[in-house]
Amino acid sequence: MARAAKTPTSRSRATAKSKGKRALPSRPAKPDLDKGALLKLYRDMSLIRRFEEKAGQLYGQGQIAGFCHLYIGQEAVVVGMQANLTPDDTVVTTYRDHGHMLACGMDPKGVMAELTGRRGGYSHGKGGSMHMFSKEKNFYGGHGIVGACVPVGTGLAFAHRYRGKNNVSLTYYGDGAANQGQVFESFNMAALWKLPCVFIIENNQYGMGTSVSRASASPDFFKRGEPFGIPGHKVDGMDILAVRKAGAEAVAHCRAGKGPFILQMETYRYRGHSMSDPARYRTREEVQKVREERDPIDHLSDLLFTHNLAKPDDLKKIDAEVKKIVTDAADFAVNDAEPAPEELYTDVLVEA
Ligand SMILES: Cc1ncc(C[n+]2csc(CCOP(=O)(O)OP(=O)(O)O)c2C)c(N)n1
Ligand SMILES: [Mg+2]
Repeated sequence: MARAAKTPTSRSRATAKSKGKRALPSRPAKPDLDKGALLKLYRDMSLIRRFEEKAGQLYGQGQIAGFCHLYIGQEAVVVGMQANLTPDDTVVTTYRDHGHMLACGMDPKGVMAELTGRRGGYSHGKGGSMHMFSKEKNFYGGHGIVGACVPVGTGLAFAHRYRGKNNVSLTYYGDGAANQGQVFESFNMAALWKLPCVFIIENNQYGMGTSVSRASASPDFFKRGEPFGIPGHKVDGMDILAVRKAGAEAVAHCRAGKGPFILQMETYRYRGHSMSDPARYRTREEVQKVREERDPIDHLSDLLFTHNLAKPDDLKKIDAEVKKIVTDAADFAVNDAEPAPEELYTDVLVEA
């Protein structure tokens, strides 16, 4: 699939006009989803955005320590992909994982409390931002080693196939991780055994401070399965409907027993790589331009307004609901008890 052209919207047209930029000409196509489904996508993206903003604030206040990688700007990727899953499908990702956990339906209180290192956190306060899991929600982490989640996701796909289930493994990783050797080993096995694995490259244009053009011999990550016969598409990862559609196709391919699929999501990270990032590798203007012209949440709300599928009050109601969820999560996360010292060695090693 060629990358979808950015569709103009009422708000972007209005914004463009007010800022003296070129107004875009045509009307975007009407979404083929009902209002309820579209509002759910808006809600789920907004929840991730507000959660991450709050996590950034708590970090600034010293409530969160250690590594913390925010997902702001990339929300359409995980929300659009998750819209195609059933509860028994599995998900694995990198350390930039809070959005994936929320999109899997994990409790925002448990995620935030893990960030603040409290007992009520998903790893009882001992894992932190990069190390959370939920067996109930089929979320397998949260991995700090770049590229390491890819063989894990391939293994989860193997488990689905081995158990004779019709489930898929969504395996998310970054543009930097895409150059790791274990990714290609995973492609080989996934193709050989026709494993139901969707490899999702979140190309947010940078691996820490290194741009794709400085690190990758080719930016066409979606073609990297070609030697193994794995099909791939490049998708506008800032357009949630394009993500959802491409995800539906990839997931259907896997469920039909045709083997793995690669999706390259063109997206952008608004914040620094982690909380300590000197940000000398890109300009403020570059970030600002993406925020103004390609923001995934604005893109969806513009579509909703353009086609009279929602009124500003509908979105305000959702915004208020999301704000309350995030405020409650933060309150819980700063007031819950820390783990007891005698907990230090529990749940660290599982004897199987
Ligand atoms: C094997 C390994 N090498 C290096 C690192 C240090 N490191 C952490 S994140 C990162 C950049 C990865 O970028 P990308 O895959 O594009 O993911 P993004 O952070 O953009 O989501 C690096 C090099 C690491 N954690 N693991
Ligand atoms: Mg990256």
